[in-house]
Amino acid sequence: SIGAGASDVGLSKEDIKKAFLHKLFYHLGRVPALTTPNDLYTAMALTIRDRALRKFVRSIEEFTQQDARGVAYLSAEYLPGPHLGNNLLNLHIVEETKEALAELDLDLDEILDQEGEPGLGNGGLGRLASCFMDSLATLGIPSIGYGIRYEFGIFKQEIKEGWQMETTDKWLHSGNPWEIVRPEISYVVKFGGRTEHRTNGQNRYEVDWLPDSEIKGTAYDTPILGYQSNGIIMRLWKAEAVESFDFSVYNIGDYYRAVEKKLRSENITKVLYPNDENLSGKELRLKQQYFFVSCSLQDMIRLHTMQGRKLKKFHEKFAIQLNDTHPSIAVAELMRLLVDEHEIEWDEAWDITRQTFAYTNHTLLPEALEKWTVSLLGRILPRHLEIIYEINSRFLEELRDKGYSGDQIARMSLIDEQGEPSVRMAHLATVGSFKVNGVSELHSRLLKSQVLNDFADLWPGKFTNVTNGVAHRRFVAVSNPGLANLISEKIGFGWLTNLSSLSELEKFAKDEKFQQRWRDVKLQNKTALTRFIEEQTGVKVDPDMLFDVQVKRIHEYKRQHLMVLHIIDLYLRIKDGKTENIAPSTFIFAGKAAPGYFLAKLIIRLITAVADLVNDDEEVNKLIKVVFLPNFNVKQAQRVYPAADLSEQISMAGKEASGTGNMKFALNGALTIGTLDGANVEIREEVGDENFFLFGQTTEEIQQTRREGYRPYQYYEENEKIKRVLDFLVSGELANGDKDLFKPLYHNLLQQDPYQLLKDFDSYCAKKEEVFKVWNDQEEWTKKSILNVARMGKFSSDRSIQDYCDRIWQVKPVKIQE
Ligand code: 26Q
Repeated sequence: SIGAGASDVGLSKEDIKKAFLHKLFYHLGRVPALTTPNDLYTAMALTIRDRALRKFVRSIEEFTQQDARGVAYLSAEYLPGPHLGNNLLNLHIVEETKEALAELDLDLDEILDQEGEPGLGNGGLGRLASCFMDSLATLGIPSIGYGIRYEFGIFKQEIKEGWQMETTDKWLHSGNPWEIVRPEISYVVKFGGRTEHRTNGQNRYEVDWLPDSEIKGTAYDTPILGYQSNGIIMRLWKAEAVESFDFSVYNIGDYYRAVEKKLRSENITKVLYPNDENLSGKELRLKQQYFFVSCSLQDMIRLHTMQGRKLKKFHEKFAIQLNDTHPSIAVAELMRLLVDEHEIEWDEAWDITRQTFAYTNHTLLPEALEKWTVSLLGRILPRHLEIIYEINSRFLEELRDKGYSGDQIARMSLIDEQGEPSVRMAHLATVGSFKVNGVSELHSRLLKSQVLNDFADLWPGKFTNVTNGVAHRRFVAVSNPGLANLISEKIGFGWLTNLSSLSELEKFAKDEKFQQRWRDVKLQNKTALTRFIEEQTGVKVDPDMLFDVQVKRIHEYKRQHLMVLHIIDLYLRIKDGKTENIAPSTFIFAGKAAPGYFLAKLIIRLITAVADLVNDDEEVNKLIKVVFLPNFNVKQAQRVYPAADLSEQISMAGKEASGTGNMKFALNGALTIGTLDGANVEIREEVGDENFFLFGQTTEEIQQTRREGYRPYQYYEENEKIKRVLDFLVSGELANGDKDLFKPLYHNLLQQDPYQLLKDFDSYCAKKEEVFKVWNDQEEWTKKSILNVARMGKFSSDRSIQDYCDRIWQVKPVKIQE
């Protein structure tokens, strides 16, 4: 072992206090009396980072010594959330840190509150990647997460006059104490130009890629701690100009051109594309994807060969997981590196490649399946296009040999020839991988029967399911300490590393004293959220009301507007004086809309319009309130889940691949109202159908409805309630008399209703009646809540990662003896 010993990074109260003061003084040049809140936070973060780094360095030593097989997780997005609280839990020093700070008259909670977060992702997929980092570290899996260090993450959302406004997320503006730049770990990535083909002296066919630009990627490492165990790193690449473009090599006259070039290079990692589930086909996005993939593969090859290993054994040392198709150009890039740069023959390179990659699909939505036009791909990555064509021609040849029809071959081709020719990235990823998985049982089944049906028939053994999970330490232990303490008091701490042991709570489900404490914790969390809501929106809500919550990206398929239609129905009922059976409720929404997604933005406008109407009406606001919390992110999520009574998971069946918010809510004791979509199906299976508010059509029924010809207008005509609610949208009673504002939504629902809201409306409303009834019986509600938590053990990302290890990666943990 080199350098620092454990003694430099002690974990006692005294050690932490000393290190903290040291950081404050020598790193920030401050004395305690003259500090800003950000100084205090930074000093504490640096103190903890040292301790995290030690874990990480020990892990690397052990991984190397044991020459262990490892995993590289490739993801264009990560949403780690605030690091400090999570790291304190993982190091088991929450109390010590609190006390150390208290002795300096400082408050840990205030310091925790200072931390912003890296918004390097859109939503579910990015957050899943970060949950996986947490579990990989905890389980001690030799692993690394590769990604992009966007300078601007997902935009910050503000609400102005009811509309979403976007501002840039300057997450680096007061520094990032968690990362370490590694100037010595950098690679050159080429773009554009052309290729030259020739046969060399030894009769080997060779290809040269003569790019027209080069960009350097530099590694920025963030240590990710596991719970009382190892650490791994998340390695993010930042784009910079290569040295050869430095102004020093240019004459004076070219100085500005050189600087310009540098600026243009840095563009690549400037900003995250804020579209989820909808691709934009933009050149810069393709460059981002290739940039981080190329840096990551070069880095892995360096790590592999550095230890004297043969490149031909690459797949024995590494499994590479593709987080959706975003990094799937890696299939062509690894081929290029092996064949062109390391002179391995095509067939052998292809074997290596296909034994290296595994691909996770996260969506069935046709508009979200990535395609790049042949013309764009050929312009930016000319060599990769050739390689893709070569892979394709060999693959299609195989199909022909097997007797596939022309139609089938056209469907399975990596190139979509209908319209402008384009590369189907899901096909490239599928052909280039040894395993393909969906993210819930239902989604994996639909993946095999719909989007990748032909491939599943060809290679049935390649397809599998790994149901998502969440980092329960972050989303329960850190963010809901009240509940965590209550649980630990009853069943011990085992649940922190083995979530299934939550089942030991079952026996307390009917215990009245326990129920009361369970409710006390929830009320406390709701009171805290109430304060936050007032700060953020000015709306006063009552923590005794039922908190009915839908937080997630805004999308038509997720059907936030279905919840709104029901709220309008309640409003009209209250105005009619028919208030019986309505449990006093606060409806809470949060979520970002893609900036170019008009209907999603209009849904936000609708929510704020209904909120204004309801909250200002004395007759109504005693019974219901509506809140839209701006700028939903991980930090805010950690305040919201612990305070929810009811979790809305109401997407049209067959559209939500898994959902992970559904798991976070249920683990915090919320009951779910939901459709048979994504992981809801499995949650219901686990918690029991009597503890889950199910409504709506199944996937099969929806297809049936569509086959029979769905006519939403019929529902409008035949259903009094639907007519009244929809007409209300365009009545002018919302948004100060503006009758036109919501017409696009109104027409969308009446003419197409692509997500069949109207068809599910009655069953949703009926289920809400049942929710109100159960809510009025608090003992019954609490029992269900306890049983929900007790039976959610399956949904830890520890279990997901264990599944990936056993069934896909074939990797084993490396445990570290300190
Ligand atoms: C693609 C190309 C160009 C620009 C952007 C994108 C892009 C970016 C992000 C496409 C999709 C995403 C994000 C998708 C996502 O978050 N999917 C969600 O993944 C979760 C984790 O598996 C699931 O739980 C959700 O059901 C799924 O919607």
